[in-house]
Formats: sequence, structure tokens, C-alpha cells
Amino acid sequence: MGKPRRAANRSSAPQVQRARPRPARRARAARARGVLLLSGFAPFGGERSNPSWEVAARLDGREIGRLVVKAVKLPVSSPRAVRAIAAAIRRWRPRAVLGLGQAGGRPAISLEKVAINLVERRAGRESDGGVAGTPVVRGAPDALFARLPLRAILRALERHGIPAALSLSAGAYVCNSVMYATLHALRARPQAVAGFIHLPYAARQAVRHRQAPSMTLELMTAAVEAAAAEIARAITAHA
Ligand code: PCA
Repeated sequence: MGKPRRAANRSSAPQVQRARPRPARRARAARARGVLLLSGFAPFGGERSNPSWEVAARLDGREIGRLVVKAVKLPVSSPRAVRAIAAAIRRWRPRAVLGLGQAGGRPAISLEKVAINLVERRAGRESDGGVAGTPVVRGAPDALFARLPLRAILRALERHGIPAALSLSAGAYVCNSVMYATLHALRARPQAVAGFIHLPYAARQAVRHRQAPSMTLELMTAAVEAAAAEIARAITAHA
């Protein structure tokens, strides 16, 4: 008895199937889908590539949890990068913003805890286009803390067997500026998740820096993906 009815339903498939999914659930799912803005940088300091952008580009468009990754490439200049990340935040209204940058010489994935309101040129670096010793945002607080599930990310990376560490300084160069500007831009949206991760040299770059530690792009991509999954989980848990 049930059979003919099912067959009849199938024959008028388009309407029946469209009517089937529960609209309330679909609407909830659509609302829950948000953007994870993932920034990376252009090469600098004589390098031909920057692993931060290579990793961000690899993850562009990926769905991680209920977040869709939108990758954005930033210039290595504090004022220009700050303007670019602020514009991207206005444009995409992301649920989460994760900045990536290269910190050649660091031995592990660095989860940054603090951004300071200071732009200092690093000794020996080419000009970054900013003015040394100035605030990232005039009149704003001296420091802002990352709004990331840092412990959960650290544990996840440990589970994946990827060397990672908490870092208490993102420096005072362009990466720190971007982290600070991001946290400042999101100050009125306390539920937005935001922070910064520094990556070591990619193995390919370390061919020219033989004494420096390095990681493969694959491993760094897996690390950022695992971090993004923890971010998505944290957002879902608080939704
Ligand atoms: N690292 C630099 C700027 C761009 C990048 O990838 C920094 O640590 O500030």
C-alpha cells in the first residue's frame, strides 16, 4: 500500500523534493554559515614566497565546520595592510578572522596571544612604509589579547603531531599591526573570534637558510586547518 504512494511522489519529484527539507532547519543552517577571513602576506625580506599566503590560498573557499574560508593577501607595509584588513572585515563581516604571517627562524607554529599598539621597523629590515615608533591605531589601548580558543588549538596541534607553541609577542612589525588592527576593528563585536598565527620558514625557503628550522607547506596547511576547525567548533558551541 505504501509503495504506489512513494512511486507517485518520485514521479512529481521536483516539487515534492523541494517541499521536503524542513525550512526552519535550513534557515538555521544558512544563518550559522559564516566567513572565516584568512589573511596571508606577500613575500618580503628577499624571499620569493611567503608560506602565510601559500597556506591561505590553499584553504581559500574551503568549508571548515560551518565556516567558509575567504583568503585575502596583504602587502608587507603596516599602513597599507591595516587598511586592507579593515576593508576586508567591512566587506565580508566575518565570524572569525585569522591572520597568518611568516616568522622565519621560529621553530614551531606560533599562536600569538598579544598584539601591541606599536609599529617599529625591525633593525636591518627594509622600510615597511610605516613610520617607526608610532601607534597602529592612535588613542587606542596599548595592547589587545587574541580572541581565539588558544588552548584548544594547541591541544589539537599536539594531537596532529605538529610542533606549536603559545607566543607572547607578535613583534612590532606588519604582522603585529594586522593583528592589532583586526582586534580593534572587531572591538564592538565581542562574539567575533580573531587572532594571529606565525609560521616558520617553509622547507623550500630553508634551502637558503640552512641553520633555520622549517616545515613543509603541507604540515603548515594542516595546522591552520586544525586551528580553523577549533575556531568553528568554538563558534558553534557559543551560537
Ligand atoms: N611576517 C612579517 C610581516 C609579513 C610576514 O609574513 C611580520 O612578522 O611582521
